Amino acid sequence: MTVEGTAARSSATRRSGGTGKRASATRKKKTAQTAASTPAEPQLVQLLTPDGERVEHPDYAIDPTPEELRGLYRDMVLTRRFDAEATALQRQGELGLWASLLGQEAAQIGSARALNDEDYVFPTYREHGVAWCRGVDPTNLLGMFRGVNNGGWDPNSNNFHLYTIVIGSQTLHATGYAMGVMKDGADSAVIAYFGDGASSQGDVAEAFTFSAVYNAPVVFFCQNNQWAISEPAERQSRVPLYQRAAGYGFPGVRVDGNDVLACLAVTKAATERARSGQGPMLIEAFTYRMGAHTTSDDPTKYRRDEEREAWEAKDPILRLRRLLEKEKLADDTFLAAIEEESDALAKRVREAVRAMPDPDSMAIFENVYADGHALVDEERAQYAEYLASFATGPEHEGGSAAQEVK
Ligand SMILES: Cc1ncc(C[n+]2csc(CCOP(=O)(O)OP(=O)(O)O)c2C)c(N)n1
Ligand SMILES: [Mg+2]
Repeated sequence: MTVEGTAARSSATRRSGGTGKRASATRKKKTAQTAASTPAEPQLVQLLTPDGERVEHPDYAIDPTPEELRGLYRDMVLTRRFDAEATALQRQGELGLWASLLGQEAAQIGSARALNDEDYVFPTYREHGVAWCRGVDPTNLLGMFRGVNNGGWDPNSNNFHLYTIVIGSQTLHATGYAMGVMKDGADSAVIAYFGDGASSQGDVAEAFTFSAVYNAPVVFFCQNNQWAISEPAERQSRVPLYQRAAGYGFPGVRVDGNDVLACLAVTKAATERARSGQGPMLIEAFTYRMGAHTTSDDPTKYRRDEEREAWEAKDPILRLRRLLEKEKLADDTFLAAIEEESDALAKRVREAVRAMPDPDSMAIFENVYADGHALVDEERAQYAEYLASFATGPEHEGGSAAQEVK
């Protein structure tokens, strides 16, 4: 199965600006260069076609039970509903920001359901489906986006690290953690999620180098959703991302990121490999970010509707539903029960967000150093003085600053 027309190429065409003869000569030259150095689109692992047909792959056989298939469907539907609710809450002013995972449900649910409880996950800021599978309560994901805490869950309760916004840095955390796992003689795997844009970060290159030479049990799971905010994937690499692994000395594979079964099978193989001492592996889940980068972004400024429409036809949830219906594994009662569960989840999330108490302003100074620090103490005192100044300052002069500083 080959990858269909990528966003990269269409956007390259759009970007080649200029008028007249000179511009067109430059355009020709650029096209020739691209043709010479861009390899043919690679194969990807697929086990479920967009029409809901099961297909076999010689290296990644999988035979999920009806219960497992229904479970994957439920995970994806509930995750999408949670995500839609969070977007709505941001629009209603209840969250400062939200990073939607719309379209990436299969990549996240498939890979996360391949993990054992003992495995450890290092996510970005978009891994809401992975968090769901790890058992992190969805309401806990929203505190940071509401600005009331810096994370909202204990990473060690579910072996799911806090969301990481510094692009790519979690791949180094994962590598260090995996080296520790190895030194402990444990047989668990570590998985680091990151994006196509992150693949250009130095941290990711360092993580690849260290994990390779130390044979660390880490799986690098790159969701290539083809955009890093407004930068297309073609600005990140001249070769398909999974091929980067070869240069570091470990295997890389491209999987259909909208195929939950393929993501499950490939991640299972990669984690088993890591647990059995065979070192790191890179998985490139080829998918598409159907929504905006975050609620602060407007993708209509840099990409065309046709592109999104083409990917809607490959919707990860729809294709599993087609399989379930074809195989008569999902009747109306099952589908209605999931709808009902989705509504209940959305309601619970809404209520929980609105009930989140504002933090104490001084709490930001807590937990910076285990034993305290003179500089933090000084800053705390300065800030306390600043807050106190409003009691006798602007308020008395008829200003409203006291209300603004909360
Ligand atoms: C080190 C660093 N540089 C820049 C940013 C700003 N930034 C936030 S998200 C983003 C794009 C990331 O794209 P990608 O890795 O493809 O992940 P995606 O958001 O598409 O899931 C950038 C540049 C940042 N958070 N950290
Ligand atoms: Mg991306």
